[in-house]
Amino acid sequence: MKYFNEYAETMSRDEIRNIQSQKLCRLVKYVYTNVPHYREKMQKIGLLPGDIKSVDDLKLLPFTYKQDLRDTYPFGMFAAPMEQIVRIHASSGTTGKQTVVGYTAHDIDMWAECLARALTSAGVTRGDIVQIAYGYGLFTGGLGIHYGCEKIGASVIPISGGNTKRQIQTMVDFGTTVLACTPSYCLYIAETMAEMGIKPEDTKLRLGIFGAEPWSEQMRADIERSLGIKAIDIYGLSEVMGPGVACECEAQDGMHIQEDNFIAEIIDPDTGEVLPEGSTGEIVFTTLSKEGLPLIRYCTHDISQLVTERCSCGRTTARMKKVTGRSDDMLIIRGVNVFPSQIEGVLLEVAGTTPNYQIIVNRVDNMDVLEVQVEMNPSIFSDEVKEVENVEQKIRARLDTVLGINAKVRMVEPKTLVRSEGKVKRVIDNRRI
Ligand code: DLL
Repeated sequence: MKYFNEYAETMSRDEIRNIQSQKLCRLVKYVYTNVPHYREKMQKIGLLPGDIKSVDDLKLLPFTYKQDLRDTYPFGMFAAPMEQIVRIHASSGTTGKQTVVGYTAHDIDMWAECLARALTSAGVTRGDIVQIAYGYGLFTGGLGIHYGCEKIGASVIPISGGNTKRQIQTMVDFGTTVLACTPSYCLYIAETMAEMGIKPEDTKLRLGIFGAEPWSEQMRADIERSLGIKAIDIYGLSEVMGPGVACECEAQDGMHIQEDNFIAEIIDPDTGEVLPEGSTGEIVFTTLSKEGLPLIRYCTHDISQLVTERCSCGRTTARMKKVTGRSDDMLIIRGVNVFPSQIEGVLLEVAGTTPNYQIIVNRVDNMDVLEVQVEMNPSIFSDEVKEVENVEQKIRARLDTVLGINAKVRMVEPKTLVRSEGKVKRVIDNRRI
């Protein structure tokens, strides 16, 4: 099947614009009525829902940031009553609190529809066996892709992440044809396969759906070569929906955005100015169909580009280019979003440390390794080694709880980390992605 929803995927640009305008007007009324946060923000700048008449007026609306979700934690920006919320997901926030997302039954259907379209465009069919090695749980990766595959009618193996040898055994025994996971995990799987003496020909794998972290064309070439598969890029973020906000088709030339459900803009991250088509800048999304947590002009901090010319696959929807970076300091380590401020928060909690620390990220055997070096304070320095190890252990355990990933922690002698005369460089990211 070429399209999952031919009409929605091949509308003329005028039709897309009309649908977006209609839905935007409805959305603004909806959030003004149901979300005090939006109402207050609009009232502050003297904007009434009736002032928004088409997509041209989008620029009048204020931006929404992760901080807004944090200020209204956990459910303050939900527009539907809790009786209508059927699912809750969450992702990490800049400090402490997570960002919480709620879905109504209609939102879950829309998400599945977006993914069914996206996966079909990538070449997934009902004949496929899809092994989903994204995490299931509060992270949107696993369940998001799961519902999309089921909607297409493909057979899903909801194996979730980890236990790499079992992943490979399952792939061989069950005849998996499509693998969905982060691109770095896929490379790790490929490497482990080679170690186990299993060749790509011993599997039926032909396609991979990779996302949740930045990856380069070089990494795509490595994956495609080492596993003999086609590697497709899929993008999304929990706040806006989860995976499937945009996804490459078989042409692998930009990720199609489901524009009847989302409006994308590219802005200058410093000034907020909307940039003309083709410019590189921060991508901003407005959700047009969501009921649970509708978002107006949500700033993603992801750097990309937009093009609207018709794709060689026949789809007319706008495409976003591969994400090339972030406009903030968020790191993605083994698929988990990590803000340096979260690490700093943990260090400040634990006695025996100083505020001098450094975060080092390496990629060893295709796996991200996070190391935190922190200067001990002089009182600990003169104590026994055991005491120092105790503090390291405490920090490690706390980081594990707060970030959900394990880190190497190394206490170093006072005054050994490089001091800076200007802005301190806390993060050294040695990964060549
Ligand atoms: O990572 C959703 C997802 C799951 C997407 C599975 C694709 C596949 P969050 O945990 O909220 O949601 O993280 C969102 O991850 O703002 C980007 O910085 C980054 N990201 C997601 N997909 C890509 C991609 C999921 N294809 C954050 N390329 C986003 C580059 C990506 N970065």
